[in-house]
Amino acid sequence: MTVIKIPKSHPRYESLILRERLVEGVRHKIAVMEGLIAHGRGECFDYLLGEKSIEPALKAMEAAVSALLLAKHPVISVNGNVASLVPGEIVRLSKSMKAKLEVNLFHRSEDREKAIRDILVEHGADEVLGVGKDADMKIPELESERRRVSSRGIYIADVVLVPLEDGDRTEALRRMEKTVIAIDLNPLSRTSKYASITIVDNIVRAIPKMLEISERYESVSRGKLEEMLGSYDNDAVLREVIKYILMRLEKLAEEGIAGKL
Ligand code: PTJ
Repeated sequence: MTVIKIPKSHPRYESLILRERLVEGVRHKIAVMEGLIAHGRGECFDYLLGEKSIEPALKAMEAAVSALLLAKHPVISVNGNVASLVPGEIVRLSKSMKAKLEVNLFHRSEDREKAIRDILVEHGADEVLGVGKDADMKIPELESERRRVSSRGIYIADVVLVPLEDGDRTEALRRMEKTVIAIDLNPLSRTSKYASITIVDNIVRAIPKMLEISERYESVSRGKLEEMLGSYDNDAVLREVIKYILMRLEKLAEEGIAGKL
């Protein structure tokens, strides 16, 4: 998908490639301009984490995989940023979790719904919900376009994965007594605070790691998964993330960060 050539030797190669994927996403009407702003915000928090998956995020991922595997109707919600950054990985995760994929957009338009469905299908999705008339139900007490959901998907889901969300829907889905799993680099966002399980990590690292965990959990019994999920404490995990950032910054402040040539 990338159009400009970024030299592999560039010290920020990975990060620049992600930007290009999003810009391409905007060009193909998959992502919106606002998605670029959201990505920049994410990049900032990723610097604070040291651009790696930290222990509390891994703990949250394990709980998330357990919840998805135990769910009756698991659904993965896909927006423009998700479809631009990890189209293949999100399809693979949906297959390994037996979860449905549903397009759900804040800046909803029929063109974008179809463009996102098409890219998911291109990457192997058998079915994509939430496109056009399929978004036939509304989430109560929600004003944004995100309220439109499928009666075969998010509306009846017991567990919903909402990567890169924008807050109010997470609360509305929790009010509907659903388990909400968020992937959000900002541990202070409303989504992070109100989700049942918050994975504070970059989606490009989190989804492949969740796939690895799901392979490991193939032979784990339902009872064990229930036990792991039952002992999960999201507030404790969020506090651990904040402590990690604090300690990391303190260490950097002590040791200094000026580059040495
Ligand atoms: O495609 P649409 O129309 O549904 O719109 C999607 C966006 C992302 C524009 C919309 O949901 C939005 O405005 O989101 P927010 O409110 O900016 O929230 C996005 C959250 O995701 C922020 O807390 C970011 O820090 C976080 N974020 C950004 N990039 C990543 C990320 N989290 C994980 N991985 C990332 N790569």
